[in-house]
Amino acid sequence: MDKSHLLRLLGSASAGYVSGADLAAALGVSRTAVWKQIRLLERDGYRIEAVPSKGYRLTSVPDRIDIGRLRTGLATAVVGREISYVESSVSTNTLAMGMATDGAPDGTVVIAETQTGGKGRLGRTWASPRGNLFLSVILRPSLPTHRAPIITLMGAVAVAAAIRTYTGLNAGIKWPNDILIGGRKAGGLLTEMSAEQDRIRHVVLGIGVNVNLDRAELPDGVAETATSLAAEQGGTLDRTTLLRAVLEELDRWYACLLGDETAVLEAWKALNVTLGRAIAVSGQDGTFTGIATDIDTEGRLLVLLTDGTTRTVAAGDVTILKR
Ligand code: BT5
Repeated sequence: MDKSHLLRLLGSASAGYVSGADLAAALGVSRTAVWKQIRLLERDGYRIEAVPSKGYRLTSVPDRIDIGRLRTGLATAVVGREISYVESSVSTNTLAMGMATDGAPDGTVVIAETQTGGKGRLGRTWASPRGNLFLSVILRPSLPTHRAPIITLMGAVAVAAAIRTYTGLNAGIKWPNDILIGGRKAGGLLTEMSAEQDRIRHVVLGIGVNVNLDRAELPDGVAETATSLAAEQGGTLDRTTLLRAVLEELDRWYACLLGDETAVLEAWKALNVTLGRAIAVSGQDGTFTGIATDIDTEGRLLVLLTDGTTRTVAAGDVTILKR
């Protein structure tokens, strides 16, 4: 049965309700087949009221990313040359890693409306309700493995820049992978890599941005530290346009990374909210405090300790301490 035909029938019903029998007759299928299709539409985010004596009524349509519109006028050379769009994924990063292993080209983008097992770093979860952005980009840069962290910095620059251009909001980057607005987390990046000897085979750059998120949809303990673009700006944002801006910024900064990566580091410094601040760093070997002074060419954070020495941090969680 054609889903779009059923949707047209439901959408054009002026009285609101259409009986299952009428739908079955119009579509030339059984009432059970209609019911099954209705369930599938609901799974896709359509809200359909079913009243036994009246029939079905379409009450709301999902806010979808419009891939056709995204592709039209997408001004990129590499990122988004191939776009794969799924309704739901366990994790777009996991999906993209599989596609990369199977040979998907540089710049392939994987987008999902929702994730059932969205991943953060170190086994943490990324809450992924509908209405937000979840994407992963497969990149095949010719870089030695130890330079991989700079890809996360590049991604953060692109996302912060896209949010700024699209909304005018003051999006900043907290080392290494958080996108913050007004001190709260509006997005995060997760880079996963496959390497051979000391060269990168491929990298998957995963990006989550809270766009039209209602903080009440987040688990306890996360809602307090999170925000969304809609919460900061008011109204509902057009995710397709924002996504296009993200892909265009990624394309631009990826090209920059392959050419003159000092420009990426400079852009990161201009957008970051970590340097110059008193911070606490927690990592594998406990927590320590200091002043974040700089990042090095490998994307590692330099932290000045009270004894005057500098510690170089390759991985960890940073908390900005209030003055
Ligand atoms: C991150 O990890 O911030 C990386 C997030 C990457 C998500 C994208 S979505 C597309 C792609 N596919 C995936 O499966 N992942 C990527 P981390 O720094 O470890 O932060 C995780 C922590 O952020 C959690 O432990 C929560 O405290 C918090 N958190 C979870 N969901 C959140 C949300 N939607 N908004 C703000 N904070 C959240």
